[in-house]
Amino acid sequence: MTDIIVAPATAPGRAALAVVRLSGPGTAALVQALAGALPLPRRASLRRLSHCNAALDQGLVLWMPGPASYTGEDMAELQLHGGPGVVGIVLEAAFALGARLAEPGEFTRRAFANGKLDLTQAEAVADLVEAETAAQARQALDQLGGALSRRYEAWRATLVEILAFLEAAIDFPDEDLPADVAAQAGPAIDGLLAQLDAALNDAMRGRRVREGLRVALIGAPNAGKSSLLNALVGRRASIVAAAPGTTRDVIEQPMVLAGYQVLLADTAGLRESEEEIEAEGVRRARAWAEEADLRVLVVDGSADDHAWVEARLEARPGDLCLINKSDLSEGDDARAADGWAAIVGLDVLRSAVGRSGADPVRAWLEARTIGLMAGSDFPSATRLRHQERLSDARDRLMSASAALQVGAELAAEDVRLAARALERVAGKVAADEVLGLVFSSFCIGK
Ligand SMILES: Nc1nc2c(ncn2[C@@H]2O[C@H](COP(=O)(O)OP(=O)(O)O)[C@@H](O)[C@H]2O)c(=O)[nH]1
Ligand SMILES: [Mg+2]
Repeated sequence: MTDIIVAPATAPGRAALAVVRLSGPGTAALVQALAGALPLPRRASLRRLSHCNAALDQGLVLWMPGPASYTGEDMAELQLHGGPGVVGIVLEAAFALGARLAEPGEFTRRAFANGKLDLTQAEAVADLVEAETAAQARQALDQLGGALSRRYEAWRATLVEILAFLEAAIDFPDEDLPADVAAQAGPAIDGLLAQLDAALNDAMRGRRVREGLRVALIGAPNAGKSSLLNALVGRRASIVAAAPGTTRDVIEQPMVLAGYQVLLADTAGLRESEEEIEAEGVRRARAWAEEADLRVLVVDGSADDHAWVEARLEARPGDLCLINKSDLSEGDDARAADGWAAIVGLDVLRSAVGRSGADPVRAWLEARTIGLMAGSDFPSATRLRHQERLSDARDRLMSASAALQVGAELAAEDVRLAARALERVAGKVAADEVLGLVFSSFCIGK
């Protein structure tokens, strides 16, 4: 990599400061051309920047020679005045002096290529930049510190030990009966399998923190789903009307609950419909509800037309059954829904969200969110990519456990593949395709 890359590291627009970063061999000469003699390494130095005898700006210059820099290459950071004009002319000067604009994530990609970060840490950099809540930021920071890589490395080290044992059995077949190999490697494999199973069960937690918990509001038309969404987010995001079938599209609203990112979705009322647009809305509602982490089944407690029974098919144990319109006299549906929810394992709340707001529902959602998101350990996956490799490793290990009965050689191959699946998470040697996926989500300048 011989190019000098340059990019603003701060968001465009007017601000007190803008930071422009440079990386690559040749950065020293470029900085000297712009700002005179190089400042001492890693010491801020106030300089006048100029190019072709034209003044560009006055600001702090930081010189960070490689390999002790973020990318591992020679780097510089220019702290400029934050207007787009200043940033523009400084970039133009850098281009004229041989730099080119960095691609999204290219600084971090160079850091990865130079062994400064592994793949999970590079992902954490992107997550930190994207983090909206404190919980997201905390998780990303732990991941940047290596929390995720360390866990996978520990599992991999166990696999390597098992492999060494199996290979010894292969190399010295006379001294080891297959039964002995099975007796000794078996418990080690099973112990690790139990750990990977637990990790897989817990894998959704990290992804939920990073991506946001998905909560679907479902129910029959006119039950009060849109009223509930509006009460929860504190504004009229969704149309509330007495006419059934008003909401057709899925209306998604991000919000923060108990410090965690949550995506709420108001959906079309679930009923059979001949009308094409409404029927499509119902399909989308079901699909969203199916994928969601939690559902709130809203029932019109004043009704006795059994309209709610269609929607209850989407509900699952652990969801909430909200019996709404408790300001009106109770109909048969309220009692029926209450009895059904108790049997299926849904919590029940009675409320009038259209009249007295959604505080009880909010409190329920907060408690459930904390239950699903909080945990004392770092989660074993924060992206689908990690979860998939974990699942690969588990499958390989299951197969190794079975193969032990047949012979050490077969089992050893499975253990090797399991180790490789785990290695791919930290990805010190990652395929270009994976790298492309990871780094394409970055912003320029990171
Ligand atoms: N009496 C009463 N009416 C409500 C309550 N919540 C919603 N409504 C009314 O029920 C109708 C349907 O509400 P809406 O939120 O659009 O229901 P959706 O079809 O499930 O989205 C509207 O006329 C609301 O004003 C409530 O708690 N009590
Ligand atoms: Mg609605």
